[in-house]
Amino acid sequence: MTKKHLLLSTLLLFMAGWSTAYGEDGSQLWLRFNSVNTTAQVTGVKGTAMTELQTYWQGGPVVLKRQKGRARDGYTIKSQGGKTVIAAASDAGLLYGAYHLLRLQQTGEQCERLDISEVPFYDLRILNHWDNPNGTVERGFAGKSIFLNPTPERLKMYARANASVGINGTVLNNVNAKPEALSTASLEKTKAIADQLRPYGIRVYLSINFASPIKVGGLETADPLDKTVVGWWKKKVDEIYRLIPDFGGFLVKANSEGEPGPQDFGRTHADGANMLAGVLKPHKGIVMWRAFVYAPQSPDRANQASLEFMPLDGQFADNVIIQIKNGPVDFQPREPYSPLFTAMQKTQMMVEFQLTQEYLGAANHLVYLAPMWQEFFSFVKPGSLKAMAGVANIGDDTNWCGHHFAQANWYAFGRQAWNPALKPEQIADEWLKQTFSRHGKDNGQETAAANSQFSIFNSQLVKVMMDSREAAVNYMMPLGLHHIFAGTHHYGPEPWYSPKGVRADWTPPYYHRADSVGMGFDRTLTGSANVKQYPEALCRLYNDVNTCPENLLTWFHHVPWDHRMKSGRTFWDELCHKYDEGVHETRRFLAVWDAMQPVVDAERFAAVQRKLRIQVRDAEWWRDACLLYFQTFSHRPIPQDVEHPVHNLDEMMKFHIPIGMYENPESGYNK
Ligand code: GCW
Repeated sequence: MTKKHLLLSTLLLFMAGWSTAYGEDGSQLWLRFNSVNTTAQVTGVKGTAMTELQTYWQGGPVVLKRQKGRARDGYTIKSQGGKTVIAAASDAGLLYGAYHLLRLQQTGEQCERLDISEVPFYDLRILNHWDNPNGTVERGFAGKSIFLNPTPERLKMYARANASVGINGTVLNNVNAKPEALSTASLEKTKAIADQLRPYGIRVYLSINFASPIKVGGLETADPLDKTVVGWWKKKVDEIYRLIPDFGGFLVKANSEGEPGPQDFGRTHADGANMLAGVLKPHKGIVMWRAFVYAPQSPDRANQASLEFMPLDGQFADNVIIQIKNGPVDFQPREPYSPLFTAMQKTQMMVEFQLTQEYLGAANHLVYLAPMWQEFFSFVKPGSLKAMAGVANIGDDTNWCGHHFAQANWYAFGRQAWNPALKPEQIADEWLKQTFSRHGKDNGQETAAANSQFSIFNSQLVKVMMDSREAAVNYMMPLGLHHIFAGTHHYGPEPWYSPKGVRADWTPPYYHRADSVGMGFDRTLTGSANVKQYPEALCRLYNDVNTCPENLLTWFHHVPWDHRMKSGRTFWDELCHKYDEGVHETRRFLAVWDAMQPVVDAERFAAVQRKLRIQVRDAEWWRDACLLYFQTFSHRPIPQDVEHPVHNLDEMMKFHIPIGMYENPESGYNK
C-alpha cells in the first residue's frame, strides 16, 4: 500500500466511523444535547427550566431562583460558591437562562466563572406561520403545516427550539386567513396547541379574516363601526380567552391582495384596527395590523403603504402595532427599508422579516438572512420599533426547514429579536457549533485533531453563510433589480413574464422597465417621487444617480446602459460582472462544502451537497436568463472577462417549473 493509499484509507475509516456514530437527520435542530451523561443537580424553582437542565446539563450544581424587580424575560447567570445561580423574575426568564447555559455547554465555552445579565431588547418576538387549515403552507418549502396533526413530541421540540432562542409568540395561521380559524372547533384545536406551548413561555396569536362576522357569524356586515359587529367580536374574543387565558391577540391583513378589510365598508385601517383593539384590550391582547397594501392602479407600488398609512399616523390605539415588511415592496433579495419606518412618528411599529425564502431560492438555496436584517437595522433604529416578527420557514419535513442551513435563519431570527445588536457572524458561529460540532455528542471527548478540523469547518462555513446573501443578490437581482421572478412561484427568473390580462404590478417589466435607453424604475423626484418618502438626507442621496448607492441603483433610477459606475465600467458591463460574480460565489460555496466531507456526518453532508449543486445550476440559470434577456434591450456584448451564457434564451423562456406557492421545487433549471 502506498503512503497515499494509506492516508486515504485512514481518512475513509475515520469518516465511516464518523458517519455511523454521527449520522443525523437535522430533526434535533441546534439542540443536539446528550442526555446520557447527565448528573446535574438542579434545585430551586420547579418548571421547564429545571426539567431541561436536569435532562441535558452536564456541569456542576445549578440553582434556579425567582427574583422580583427584574425585567419580565430577563435573567442573570452567576457562578457562586461552586454553584451556578440563574435568577429571573418569571418562569420564562429562568428558561431563557437555562438555555443560555446549555448553549455555553454546546458551544464549548467555559461555564465556571459566569457573570451574565441579559434582558431582551423586544418584549414581543413572534413567528408568523402562513399555515392553512388544510395543512398547506403558503410559500412554505418544508412540507406541510406542523399544526395540522401535531404529535406532542414534535410540538415539544418546536417549543423548545423557539424558547432556546427567546421566541415568545407564534401566529398559528396564514395572514390570508380563512374565516373558520375562529370557529369553535378550530379554537379548540388552537387551545390544545396553546396548552402545549405555554410551559415554554410561548403565547399563541391568530390571523383573522376581517369579514368573519359575516362568514362565521352570519351577520350582514363586518363594518367595524357597526354595533352588532363589535358585539360579535366581543363575544368571539371572550370565547377565545375562556379557552386560552393568555391568548396574545390578532394579526390582520386587511384590504390587501383581495383580503377583506374596513375599506370595504368605507372605513379606514385605523377604524378597523381600533375596533379590534378595543375588544382585546380588557384581556391585554394586541392587534398587529399589517401595512402590506398596494393596488393595481398605483403608478408605484413602493409608494402605497405610506400613502395609505401616513394620514393615519397617531390615530391607532395603544394596543395596536403596525406590522411593516422590511422593504416597501415585498421581501426582495435587496430592498431599501420601508420609508414608513422613519416617517411614522406617532404610531407603534414592528418589522416583519421573511424567514421562508419565497424570493431567495426556497429551500434549495443556502442564504443566511441575518446580514440582511442587520442591513435593515443600520437604517432603522431598533429602538424605534416595538417588536419583531418573522414569517416562519418551518414545516413537517424531518429537518424542519427543508434545507439544513435554513434552520440558521430560524435560529438567527430569535437571537436578533432578543438582541438586534448581535453580530450575524457570531450568531452563525454559535449556530454552526451547536448544529454540526461533536460537542455534547460525546461529551467533549473528541480528539484534538477532530477539534481543529471542526474549527476550520466553522470558520469556513461562517464565511460562506456571511457571503451567501450578497451572492444571491448578485446571481438573482444585482444593482437594485427586484421582482423579476417567475409569475407564480417566485423561484426562478422570468424577467419577460407579462401575459395579457395580468395586472401590471404582478409582472417583472413593471419593475425593471428595460428599454433601449437603460433599465430600472425611476423613483426620483421627477419619476414616481418615492425618494420623497425618505428623510431629507437620504432623499437627496437616492435622488441623484451619481450618489445613489449602487446596490440600489435600478431601484431608484432608470439607469442608462452606458452610465459610468464606480468601478469604471459601464452599467451594462457591471451588471454582467455582478451576475457572474454571483455564479462564481455559489461554486465557491460548493467547493468549501465538498472539502468538509470528513468533518460532517454523511447524511447531512450529502443533503447539503445536493442542495448546493442545485444552487450552482440555478445561479447559472439566473445569470443566463437575465443577461440574455436584458441584452435584447441593451444591444451590447457580454464583456470578454465574464463567463458567457451556457443556456439558450428561447429554451429558458419555454421552461416552466410546475409548482404552486405551497411547494419546494425538486430542483431548478434541470433541462
Ligand atoms: O409576498 C407575498 C406573497 C403572498 C403573501 C403576501 C403577504 C401571505 O407572495 O403569498 O401572502 O406577500 O405577505 O401577505
